[in-house]
Amino acid sequence: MPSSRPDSDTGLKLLAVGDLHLGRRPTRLPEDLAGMGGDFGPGQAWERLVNRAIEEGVEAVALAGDVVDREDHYYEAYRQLQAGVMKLTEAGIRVLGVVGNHDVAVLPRLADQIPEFELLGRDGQWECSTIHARGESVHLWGWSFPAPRVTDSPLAGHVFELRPDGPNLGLLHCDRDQPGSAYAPVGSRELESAGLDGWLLGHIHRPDALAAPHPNGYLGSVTGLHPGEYGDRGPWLIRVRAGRIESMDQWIQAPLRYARLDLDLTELDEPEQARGHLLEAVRDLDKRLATLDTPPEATGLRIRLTGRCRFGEAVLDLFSDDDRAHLFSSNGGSRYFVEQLVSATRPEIDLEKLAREPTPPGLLARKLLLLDEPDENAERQSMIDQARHRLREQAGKSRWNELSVDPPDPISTAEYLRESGLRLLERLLAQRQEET
Ligand SMILES: [Mn+2]
Repeated sequence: MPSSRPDSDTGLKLLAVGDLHLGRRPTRLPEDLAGMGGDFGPGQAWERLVNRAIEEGVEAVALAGDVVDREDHYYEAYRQLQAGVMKLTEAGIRVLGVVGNHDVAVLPRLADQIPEFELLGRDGQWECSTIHARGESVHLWGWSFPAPRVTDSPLAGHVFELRPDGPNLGLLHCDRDQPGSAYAPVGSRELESAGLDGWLLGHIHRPDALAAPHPNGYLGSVTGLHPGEYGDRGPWLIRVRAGRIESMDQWIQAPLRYARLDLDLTELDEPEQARGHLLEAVRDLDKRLATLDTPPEATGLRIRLTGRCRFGEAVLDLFSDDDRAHLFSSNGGSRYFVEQLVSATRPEIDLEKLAREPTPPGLLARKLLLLDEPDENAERQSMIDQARHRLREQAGKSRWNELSVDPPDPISTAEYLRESGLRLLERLLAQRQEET
């Protein structure tokens, strides 16, 4: 007779959690939303995660650093972290974590106050802890930031004495493939050649596509902290069976979601029609999000008007007059608001034709067309890399320190270039018209 116990109840389950940033407030929330029940931020994401970890019966929760946003959020973070850790450990779930660059001062002190929290790799010394359950083992190798700035690779000169019987996993907050970074720079090759079965990384908030049997990459932020952190967010469930990693799945359950919505205006006869298009697009998105295990309570939309259209500005004005804080509520109670509206409509000019001109607008048109090439295009890649380098230089200036922004990623850099490029092109063409 087959066992009545579903397959999913066997094996060892580990929940891997990326950058949580307890204490941070998500940005660009409408005021009336900010006053509704939860905080739509890391605290609420942590609560959801704790409850579901208990329901699912995981054996351990592993945090990859930047658990707490900042030193001055000590009391709020303490209250939230302690409540969650107590709930988990009382349910027999272990909680382990490493220190990131944001919580280098505060997390070790919190760990001293909450003995149930198992801090791994204190003072930059690699440490291994084994999780045993249901006849399976996972060996978790952790390293914690010893100082706010670490310019050497934590892997340099270290040899891991791998344990037999079960996967060996690294838990590390680091800056991958950014030589010269002050946040524990590590090369992909170093990670791969360390001999571990996988790496659960913190620091970069965009999650990698992690998968069994050899996950290696960023877990990402647990919930969107600002509109740049759009798309799927949440912790990852790792299932170990027969001594190997059998599966790794993201629990997409952030209370707040930032989404990007492209609205093509090409077929528009008059600006008012755009409202119907928008509602339809939001309904489609809502249908998709309703299929998640735990849909978001609120979704902030960055709406980008696209297509070839002469109504770009008119639609922008029209939408700006609408109630952006409360655009749409689904039957399930999910709320949608407009976080930002941008127009990236192409002027009704032929970029391809313009690109053949040996003039400044022609040169700019060529660069804009380059953005439409596939990501692998080498010329496009080098343009994006150059822009990212410039943006990083700006972001690195001391006057932005307090914002603790993450470096611009290739996707947002491409959008930034497209928007500013189109605006410049419109201006150049207008000038040319004045001159003639
Ligand atoms: Mn972080």
